[in-house]
Amino acid sequence: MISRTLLKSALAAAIITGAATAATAQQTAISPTPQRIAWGQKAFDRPQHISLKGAETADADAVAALLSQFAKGKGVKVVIGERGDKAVRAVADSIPDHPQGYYLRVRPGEVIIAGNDPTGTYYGVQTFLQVASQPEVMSVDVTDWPSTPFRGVVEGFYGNAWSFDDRVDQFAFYGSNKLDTYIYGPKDDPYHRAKWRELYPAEEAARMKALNDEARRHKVRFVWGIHPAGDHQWNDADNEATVRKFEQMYDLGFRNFSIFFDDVFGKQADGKLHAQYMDYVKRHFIDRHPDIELFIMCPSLYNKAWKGSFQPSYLADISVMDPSIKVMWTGNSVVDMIDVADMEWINPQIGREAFIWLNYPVTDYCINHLLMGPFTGNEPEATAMVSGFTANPMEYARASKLSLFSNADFLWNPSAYDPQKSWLLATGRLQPGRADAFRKFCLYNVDLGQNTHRLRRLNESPELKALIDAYEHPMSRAYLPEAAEAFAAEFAALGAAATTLLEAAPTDSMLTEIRPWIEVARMLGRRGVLATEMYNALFKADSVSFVRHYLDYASLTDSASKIASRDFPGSVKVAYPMVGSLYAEPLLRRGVSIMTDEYRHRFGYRTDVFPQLALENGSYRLRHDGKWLGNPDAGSTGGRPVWQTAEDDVNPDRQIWRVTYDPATGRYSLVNAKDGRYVNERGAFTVSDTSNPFDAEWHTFVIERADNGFTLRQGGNAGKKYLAPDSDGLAPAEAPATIEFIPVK
Ligand code: 14T
Repeated sequence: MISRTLLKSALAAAIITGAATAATAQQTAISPTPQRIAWGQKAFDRPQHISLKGAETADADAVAALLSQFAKGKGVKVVIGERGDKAVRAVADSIPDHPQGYYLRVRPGEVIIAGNDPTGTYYGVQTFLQVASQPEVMSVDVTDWPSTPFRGVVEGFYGNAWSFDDRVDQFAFYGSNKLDTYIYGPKDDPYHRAKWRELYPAEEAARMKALNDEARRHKVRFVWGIHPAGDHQWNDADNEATVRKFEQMYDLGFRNFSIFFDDVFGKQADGKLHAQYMDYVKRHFIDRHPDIELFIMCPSLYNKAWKGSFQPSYLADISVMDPSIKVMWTGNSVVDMIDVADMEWINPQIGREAFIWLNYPVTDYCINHLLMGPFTGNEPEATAMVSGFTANPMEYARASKLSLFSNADFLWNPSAYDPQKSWLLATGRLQPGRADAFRKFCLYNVDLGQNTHRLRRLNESPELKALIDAYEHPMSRAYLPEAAEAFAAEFAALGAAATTLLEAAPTDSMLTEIRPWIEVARMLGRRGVLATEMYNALFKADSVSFVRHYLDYASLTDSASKIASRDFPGSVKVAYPMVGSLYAEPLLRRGVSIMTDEYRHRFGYRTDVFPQLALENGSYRLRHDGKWLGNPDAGSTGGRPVWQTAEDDVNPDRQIWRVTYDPATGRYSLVNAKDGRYVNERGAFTVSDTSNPFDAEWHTFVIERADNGFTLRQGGNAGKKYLAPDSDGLAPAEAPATIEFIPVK
């Protein structure tokens, strides 16, 4: 007979060794990563039924969450309760003394879930549900609490607001991932911003109430926000209108409030008035309801980069507000990841720890992209210096979960956060059964493209990037069938992944939501395969098959460009999905352009097949008014091309310009043959294509044929002005002017 104590110590030893060995199949990854976890051996098979002890005194939402997964009956015994409850008295010393903390113990025959407070108990249940998601449930000891207060989401984007169903679905997701805060501020809800003074009509009010009730079930604080800053008159009438609106929300059950002053300027962005107004609402509303928890402000000056554009005293002016009011902050700029330096800068100025509004994964400024890459860039140590941390998501609620999952993981236990591991887990949890297909798709939806906020994510499609680095250049010099095969395999894998997701889409709300991107991804995969077929055909001198593949490629490219998202009547914004925009798309555009050039050299121009360029790719001398455009300071930085009377016969390359059409944008670049520098939108030199990914927008031009030459015009975000000759060189101008392009043999 083995004694009970012996058994106990054997189990303790097993737990310790279990913790040290690599995870077995049964040890589920828990997310967010617990502060302390020690695994043991198998405890029991996943039960159908559980018998509950302490349910009468334990948090009701925690009990309900448990019973949503297991029926009550004869089975594994689950003891549940909060600190102070009789049921969990035996483990009182093991409960961590932290807000929202819990202790979870799983042993053969018995589970104990003991919260430090009701939310702690609820979070203990969430961890248990993950532990018990396996056929064989393992013994485990978890001592856990969040490192960061007020973790969650601020629905603060411009565009189509989330639907009722989206939000209900989000709250359940926040509950399982231990996110406890949701700030309501959709710019396009009329009762939030445009008609902020008006009370919600009965029907809308009932829906808001239902949402708040739903949030509470999942221990999510629904912070109801108002955006009065556009036309607040800073008088009593508008102060009272605010309180009246807040009272309506209070009566509906809301206990957390926020006032937004973002994206207003001039006289509306007055720090003193904002502070007085906040204090008024604090005194006349918040203080009258002791059960209100959060009162938050989003200031007009909400990031450091904007400091110079507001009253110099703005931050000092709001710093005198009641110290309990939280102040939001987006960091160094509008779209920025948060680090210690950001917090060290802002906290002293506002006399409190800033409440972070992270503008990621929001895409309202780059609507054609989805942000499905790993959640990276925030410094773990910065989380100790914030009073809260909320992320502004995409208008695509379900797809935003990928980033929010990792955000939750990061905030709960920042020092243990591993972006790659978290991303792998998130993708698996969101698309179980087709995780690999989903991952392949996500990896082609990472970068944001050129955007005003200049955030880039260059870790897109790493498998393809590796092939580009290894093969693209060698392929342009010699035929490399093995390289073609490798590219074809990668593109085929993308296509197959997209097909798998499309098949699953009808019964999956997230895949349905982002279906247009998946379709574009499928076409991208197919186009990649066709491009490699063209490559093979070219080198086998099989002109017939080249043209056939080219025509398929061109028609797919055309179809893909027409796929739209949110193109329903009344949509605030319609998007045209871009997938693989960082590496895949440019690779195909470059490759197909080079190959069709090559084809035309070898087999003839085929104007019936290939589109005609205004100007053929090649080297040219540019002439205007009898003068030649030259690069006298070749090799230096800065400066600009200038018109020169004499032909440069010492360094002819200084007057030679390489013209290249970029089929991705429909624009041309103009590069000096001597030093490879680009002409930019102001008619000056830019160093290179790659020095700053944002540059490409500014140094490509629309070139059109005119009488006796061509005109040059800015494109994309650079504007629409012409680049016309002036006395020195080229300069932006309203009117077109003709330049001769003389081909160099
Ligand atoms: F209040 C803020 F903290 C904030 O970030 N406001 C908006 C936000 O609603 C939006 O989703 C986000 C990303 O586009 O950026 C802020 O909106 C801007 C930022 C600008 F730089 C609106 C116009 C701008 F010029």
